[in-house]
Amino acid sequence: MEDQTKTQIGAERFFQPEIEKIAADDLAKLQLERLKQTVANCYENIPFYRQSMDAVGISPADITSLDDVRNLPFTTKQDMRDAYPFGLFAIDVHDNVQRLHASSGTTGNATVCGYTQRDIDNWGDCFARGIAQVGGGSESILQVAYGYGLFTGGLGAHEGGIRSGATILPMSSGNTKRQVQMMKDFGVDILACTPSYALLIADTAIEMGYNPATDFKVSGAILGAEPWSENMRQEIEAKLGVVAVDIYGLSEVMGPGVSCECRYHDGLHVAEDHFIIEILDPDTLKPLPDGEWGEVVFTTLTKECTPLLRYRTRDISRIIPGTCQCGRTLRRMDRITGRTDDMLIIRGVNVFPSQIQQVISSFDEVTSYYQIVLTREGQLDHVLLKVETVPEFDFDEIRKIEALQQRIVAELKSNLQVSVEVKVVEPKSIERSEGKAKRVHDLRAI
Ligand code: DLL
Repeated sequence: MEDQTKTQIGAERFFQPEIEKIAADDLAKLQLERLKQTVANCYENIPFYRQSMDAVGISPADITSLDDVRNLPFTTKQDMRDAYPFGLFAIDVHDNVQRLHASSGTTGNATVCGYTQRDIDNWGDCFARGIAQVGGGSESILQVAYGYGLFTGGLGAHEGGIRSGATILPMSSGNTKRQVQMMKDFGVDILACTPSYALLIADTAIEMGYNPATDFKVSGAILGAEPWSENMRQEIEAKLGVVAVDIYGLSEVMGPGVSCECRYHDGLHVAEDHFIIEILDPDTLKPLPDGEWGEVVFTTLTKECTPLLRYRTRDISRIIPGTCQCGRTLRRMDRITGRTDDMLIIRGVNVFPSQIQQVISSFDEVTSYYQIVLTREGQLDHVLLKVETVPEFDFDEIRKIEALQQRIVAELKSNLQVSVEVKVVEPKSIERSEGKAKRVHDLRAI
């Protein structure tokens, strides 16, 4: 029988109640003051912003109300790539920059962000709100099973643990049986990792003969970095005996903690003291009213090293109108339903079809026609990659086909860290297109 005491909802916990329950007027005042500082910082210290603001004829003095954010120029991922490595830093990398993070280089350069100590502390505060949102705090043992490194998941959760005063178990990802054993032996109460990894940890624990819902102390999970469904949440909650909340963020804007659900599971509270969120029509770039789905755009309000004006995330969400039962006044965004570009997120790993294409192109036996079919097996994503052989390839020899398939699988795994099923198909069997080719067939229903 499931241990009811673990997941029973007690009194709501806050990490920074003065901010999380701030009155709308006070928040607007705080945001405006910080917006002015941020715009001045960008204009004075980052030539890219001085040029782009001059080009649209706006100066820091023109920011007199929050609505003026709409007159600021946008920033795109490409702008960040073009500025590689430190072109968007407001301070010299040799000065107060404590740490660098970078997101995966795909077709171009990686995007690089710097963090001052204050940037890191603010980030930790944002994640620590998530820890409180699942009932954790200074008495908690926090198992961080997001990857540590340039990816912001591991160290972002780690900073959250530091700010909330928790005891941190810095596992990083992988070594799943050991994760399970330590979770049990150390009495971990809060788990932070991707949702697909949380499910694997739960299934591994069950295979090892445990029932984590009753045998383990774990009671809260802070899961994000990839889209996940309500079904998956329910499965994780039941198997681990936890309250599982969704945390969102992106390396360019900060990392995990830009927004995070509370345990009422009705949207992700945006850290509006650190970010202004806009939802825009991705085609016209005009603002959409609350409740309507569009592209999420963020302006940072406190970042010292890599402030960003109107960063276009390409993620699709909406503002949930109304107030939340938890008492937080910070507005909520909905789960991310997709992206305006073609980036795939396969079990937490970001992959572009172009990267897959690049790997295939190193094999002489196959053509450049390929198809990616995404389906869902249970709660996990399954990727089938169909590649076509060149006409010279001896398609009648089954052993040769199997060997080729295995080599492509291994190459994809070592280059992109994704597990993909590969099916080699006969010449001309993949659909040709006269317009834009549809390479990705997403049959998942999220
Ligand atoms: O994934 C930061 C992060 C780490 C968030 C740990 C949450 C937990 P990136 O690797 O730069 O950063 O990938 C950012 O991942 O634009 C979304 O498309 C997607 N993403 C992140 N969180 C969620 C989520 C980290 N909760 C990109 N739901 C973003 C859906 C998410 N998609």
